[in-house]
Amino acid sequence: MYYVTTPIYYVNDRPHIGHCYTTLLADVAARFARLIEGPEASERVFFLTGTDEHAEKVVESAKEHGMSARAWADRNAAEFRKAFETMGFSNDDFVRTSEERHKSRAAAYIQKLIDSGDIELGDYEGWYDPSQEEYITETVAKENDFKSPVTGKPLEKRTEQNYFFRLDKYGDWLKAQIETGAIRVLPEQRKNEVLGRIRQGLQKVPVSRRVKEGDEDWGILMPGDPEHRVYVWIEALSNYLTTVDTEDRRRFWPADGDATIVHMMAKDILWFHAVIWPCMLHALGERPPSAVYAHGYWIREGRKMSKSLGNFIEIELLEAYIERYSLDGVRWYLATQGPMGANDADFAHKHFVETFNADLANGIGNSASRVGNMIGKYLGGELTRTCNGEFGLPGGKALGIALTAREAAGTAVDDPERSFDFAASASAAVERAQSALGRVALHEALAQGQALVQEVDDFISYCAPFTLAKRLDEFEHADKALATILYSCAEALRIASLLFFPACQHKMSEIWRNWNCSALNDPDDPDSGFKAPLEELARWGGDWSLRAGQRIEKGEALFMRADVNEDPPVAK
Ligand code: ME8
Repeated sequence: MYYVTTPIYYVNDRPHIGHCYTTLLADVAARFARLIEGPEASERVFFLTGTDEHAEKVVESAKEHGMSARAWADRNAAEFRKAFETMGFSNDDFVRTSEERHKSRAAAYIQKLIDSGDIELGDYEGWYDPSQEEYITETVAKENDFKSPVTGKPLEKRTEQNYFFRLDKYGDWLKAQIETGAIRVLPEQRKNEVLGRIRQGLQKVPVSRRVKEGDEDWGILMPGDPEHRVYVWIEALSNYLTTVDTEDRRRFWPADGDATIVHMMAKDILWFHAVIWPCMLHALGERPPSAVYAHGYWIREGRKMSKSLGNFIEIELLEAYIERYSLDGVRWYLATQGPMGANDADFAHKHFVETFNADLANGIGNSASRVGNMIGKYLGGELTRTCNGEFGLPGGKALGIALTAREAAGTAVDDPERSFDFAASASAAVERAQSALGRVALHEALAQGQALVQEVDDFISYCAPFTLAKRLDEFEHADKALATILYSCAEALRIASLLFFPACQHKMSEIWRNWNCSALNDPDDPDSGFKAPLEELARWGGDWSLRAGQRIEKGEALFMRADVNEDPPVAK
């Protein structure tokens, strides 16, 4: 089982690049996992995103807009759904914390923690960050001059009678879980930060707020105490479990056994996910997540994005990029150039265009159209041979004949001994992509398809099929050699396209339609399932390989080369 989640986003805000980015990463992970599983995917992979609705700042921004919290949340949750459709996300569910299915189960978890003594009543005084809706420690408050470390807004000293979660009981357990890798905190640098803070000791955390007049019906009341409301963070975290805590989905969060549970987010909310949530789960008698992945931040043209600078990349700007460069182009740029590691990443237009051209237009796009063109021109659009039997590569006869043709044309290569072994490269690429997914290293997984494309390009330059094509009459079996070489190129690109698919589902489906590949149930619907697991689909010379007699249509250019000098798109 593979279960991947994103943060659930506050509905006081409109969707922007940050929300789209984390959800894209989860989408790429889910699509990889489904590809690996094949026909069993819908049974074995689950991808969840959604919205976090009971925050005080949602109530406040609703008031500012003269709307009820419910109406405001409805409206913005719909914006998130729409944005995620625009981005081509394949989430299996979209949870809203205002839904009854979430509220009732979250309340039941709280009740259970009260019963077990893990939640208790007490007094609390501390520094509260209203802009982030969280208390922060005295040390952090001091370090930041009593301003929010995230937004820079002033902190408030608050005293409250509160319910507390006994986080302090679980420090040793948690430390051992993280140190042994039972819970992987990723990337590595984040793990050290988290462990460092855990070693300083864990304190009880407040998990309730006093109900204010007028907001009684927004949020979840503390079971048995209608004067208190469950602190929004505590119920929000539980969405990951409430949504799958049903008979038909419980397999994604089993007591133990085979399930990889991955939480994706940015570094701002790592503490909640790597510390508070695993301890809550442990106190509830549930297993903790397998991995908590906290990426960095997108910044824009070298500057932090903020409300006050008004420079957020909102969904409308992404739409303008999609319109000009295609959805897959935008997905590829974000997924491969984003702040996947510990560092922030800059969304800079020039960099976008460079990446788009290098990886897509001049990369897989060009390679696929070159190979398609040659098959059209030299083989009448039909693969006439495979590379089995007499003409096996590497170092096979076909390559030898091509090199002889180059020699005759006076363009001989320097290293005639160089060998190409696509079968081996393809299976290594697939293996590396699978292992990268296991480490949540999605950019590394995506790089594997690119490496194969590069190898095809190198191979074409090396054996120069266009030269051979001009000298078919001069050498025995030259026509067969040409067909074999082109077959190898196409087959390697077919396998590369599988590895591009999790980020570029539409364009890869387009290749498969043009090339008459049938690995998808429905090539017109990139969300339809695969007919076999990746390992079989990607096997060189396997059941899903290109065959002799298969028609290869050239199709249109997958990615139009972008003009570096054109002005950046603007949001409508
Ligand atoms: O924190 N770069 O919701 P939120 C990259 N409701 N990612 C960014 C980003 C940026 N500049 N800005 C935001 C909450 N994000 C809580 C979560 S979960 C139980 C509750 C992304 O709407 C990133 O994923 O403030 C970050 O963690 C998240 O949006 C915060 O979303």
